[in-house]
Order: sequence, then C-alpha cells, then structure tokens
Amino acid sequence: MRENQSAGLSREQLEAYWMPFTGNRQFKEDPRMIVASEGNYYIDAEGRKIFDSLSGLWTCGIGHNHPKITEAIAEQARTLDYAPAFQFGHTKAFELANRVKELTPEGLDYVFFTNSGSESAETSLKMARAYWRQKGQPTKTKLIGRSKGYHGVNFGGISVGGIGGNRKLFGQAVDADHLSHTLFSENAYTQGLPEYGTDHLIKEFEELIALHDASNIAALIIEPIAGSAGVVVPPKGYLKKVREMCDKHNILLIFDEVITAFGRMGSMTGAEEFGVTPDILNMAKQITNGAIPMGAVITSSEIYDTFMAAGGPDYMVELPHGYTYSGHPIACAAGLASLEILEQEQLPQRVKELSGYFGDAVHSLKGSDNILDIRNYGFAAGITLASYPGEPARRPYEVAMKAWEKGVYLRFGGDCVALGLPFTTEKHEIDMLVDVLRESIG
Ligand code: PXG
Repeated sequence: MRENQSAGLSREQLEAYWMPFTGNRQFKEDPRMIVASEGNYYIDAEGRKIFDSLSGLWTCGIGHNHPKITEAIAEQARTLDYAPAFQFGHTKAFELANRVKELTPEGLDYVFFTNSGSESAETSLKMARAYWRQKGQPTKTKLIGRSKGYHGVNFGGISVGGIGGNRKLFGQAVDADHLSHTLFSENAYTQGLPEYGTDHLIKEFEELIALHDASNIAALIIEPIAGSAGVVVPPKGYLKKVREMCDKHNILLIFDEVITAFGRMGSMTGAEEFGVTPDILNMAKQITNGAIPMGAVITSSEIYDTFMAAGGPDYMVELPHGYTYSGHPIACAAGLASLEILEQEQLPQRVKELSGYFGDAVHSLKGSDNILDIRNYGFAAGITLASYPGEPARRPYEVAMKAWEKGVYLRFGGDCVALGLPFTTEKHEIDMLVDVLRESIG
C-alpha cells in the first residue's frame, strides 16, 4: 500500500468500512483517498488536483463547495436542524416543493420528498400500484422496466432494473418484466439521438402488453437516458411513442430522472428536453448538488387527487409511505440554494451551448484502439471499450486507474467508462480530459 495515498490511515484502519459498489480488496491495497474538493476538482491524499469528470456520482454539476450552498446548509443547521416529517411541517419543504414544481413540466404538480434515487424509485413504484387500487383496479400491479435500466438498489428498483450484475445475488422480489434496451450496433458513434430502433422497440412494447394484458400492468419505469449502463441514448421518437402507448393502454409512465434532472441534458429535465411528460418523475442527486442526500418524486394532480379522494376522513393518512428524513430541513435548504444557482447562473443553458463542443471532443476518440462505441447527450457521454477475452470489466478499470494517475477521476463500470461533466466545465478542461482519455485508453 502506498502510505501517501491512504491519507495516513494504516491498512488495518481501512478494514472496517465495507465500501459500496467497490472492489474492497483492491481499494484497500491501493487506496484512492480524496481529502478535499473545490469547483471542478478534487484534491487527493498526495495533494494532487484531480478533475471530477463525473461530477461526483452525477451529483455535483454546479461544482464543489459552492459558497451559497455551504452557507445555506450552515444557516439551516443553526436555525432548525430537524423537524418531524410526519404530521408537522416546516416552511422550506413547502418552498422547495414549489420550486421543483416550477422547474418541471406543466402537469407535474405534487412533490414527495425522499433521501436518495433508490428511495425515489421505491416511492414511485409504490405510488403507481397504490394508485390503481385506489382507482378500483387492483389487478394492475405488474411493473415494467427495461434492460440496462438502473433504478437504485432497493428491492423494487432491482426488480425493474436491468443490470444483471445488480440483480443476480438477490433474487426477484417484485413482479416485473422488462423491455429491451435501446443500445444498437446500428447506432454506434452517433452524436445525440440515434436514428435506428424506435419502431422495433415500440412493437415489442405492444407485444409485452398483449402478453400480460394492460389490466395487470401498473406502470412502465424508464430513464430518458440510461446513465449507469454507460449513457444509453434512446432513438429519435422513442420516448414520445412510449408515452402514446402508455396513454393508449392506461399504463402509468414513470421517468427516472435521478441523473437527467436539473441540467445534465441541457434543460431542467429530460422530460422538458425531449418534450414528453411522464405521470411521475423521479429526482435526486443534482437537487442538492450532492451536498446533502435528498431525492424527490413529482406526480400529476390526477394521482394526488385520487389519493385525496380515497383518503377517508380528513385526519387520516392518505398514503402510508414516507421517510424519517423526507424533506429534511438541511436538505431543503441545500436544494433551494442549488436550484437558485442553476437558474441564476443559467447552467442548463451553458450545458446546451457547450454540448456540441463536448460531443465533438469525445467523438474525436473514434478510431483509437480498444474503443467500440461512443455516445453522448448534453454533458453525458459513454464509451464502450473492447474487452479482454472473458473479462469484460477489466479494461474500463485499468483505464480509470491510468486516468487517476494522470489527474482525472473517471467512472468505470461494466464494459464502459462514462463522463458526466460539471456544468461549469471550460473548453480547455474538455480538451485536457479527452487527451487523458486518449492516452489512458490507448
Ligand atoms: N435511478 C437512477 C436513474 C440512477 O442513476 C438511482 C436511481 C439510485 O440513486 P441512489 O441515490 O439511491 O444511489 C440512480 C443512481 C454511475 C452511478 O456511475 C449512477 C448512480 C449511482 C452511482 C453511480 O453511473 N445512479
């Protein structure tokens, strides 16, 4: 172990922490400790400046340690550190709900707070099932997800999720089926939305509905752009046609926008960017710029009104669901500050303006050894790497370790590396990043 990379902790001191989604054995032998952050950079244990090419874990688009967010958190901790989430309120939760409503498409009106993307997924799936019961259609229970989809790690989320490695150890928990993913070799190296695939995918959706019958299906949950699976961009027209199919068959459409909400696509939401409004939209990550855990689910009035109408006497709880930390005051303060910065500094617009430059830069890697595909939208990109025989995950890991040596934090997973730039990234940083990628992959 290189002592200077462990920030002074001994090998023994590294043992107790079971790290999430991490190769624990490898990390503890060769730690990559981060000790500070500022703007688009981390500082590692050796004092090196490391470019944050995934904005944390798609969380910190505004850049790290923004003084307005830091101050909002400190001020809230001094004023009201916690208030009970059930049966009592505090003003910031109402303020933030209104802000979220303003920033999401018309037709989405009621905000339920969670603490993570996984909890947003569970909340949306439970709402969908409960909605149909309250409408008097209790057989509508089946949930449809999509291959390569990621909806967090709780049992509902992995049941509709489509990343095999996240499912295989846990068994199927909730009744679910899956659509095919939207990654086609025909669309390799497309910038933005690809051409091929919509008709075929929609036909498949129709067949799946025929198989189960719409009377048994509660909802379809998809990411407008699948992030975790390596930035999988849907073909042109796909999301609109999916919306039409859901309308035709009375199936709720849930957009999991945990990655795409609040700027990443060059708009406030993927729904806005692609002109498709779901019945339920899930958020997390960028809502507080990652500074405090928080998630949220926004629904149509139709869904909220259904629960209110079926709620019985008005002192009764209409939806028996919620978390101790739903709408946590400090998270709300961080959320209000983050959303204000996104708007005031026009960061989604900035992403839109620079996304062409970014796209050209990443696609300039086409032709490099070991690259099979490059995809991008807004400030997100995925690069599929050629695998070593029988070891699909090894090359991305090796590439990311090389990049780390060269001063770039790079996300690796499956057979891909992924980029999710801070919205404040400058052109020279994009150039630097692509140079590091070229050297690390080659
Ligand atoms: N839904 C989506 C679409 C996500 O991307 C979650 C739900 C779960 O969120 P929580 O907050 O419970 O982790 C996510 C999370 C990656 C990466 O490298 C992506 C996520 C998390 C960590 C890493 O792509 N997405």
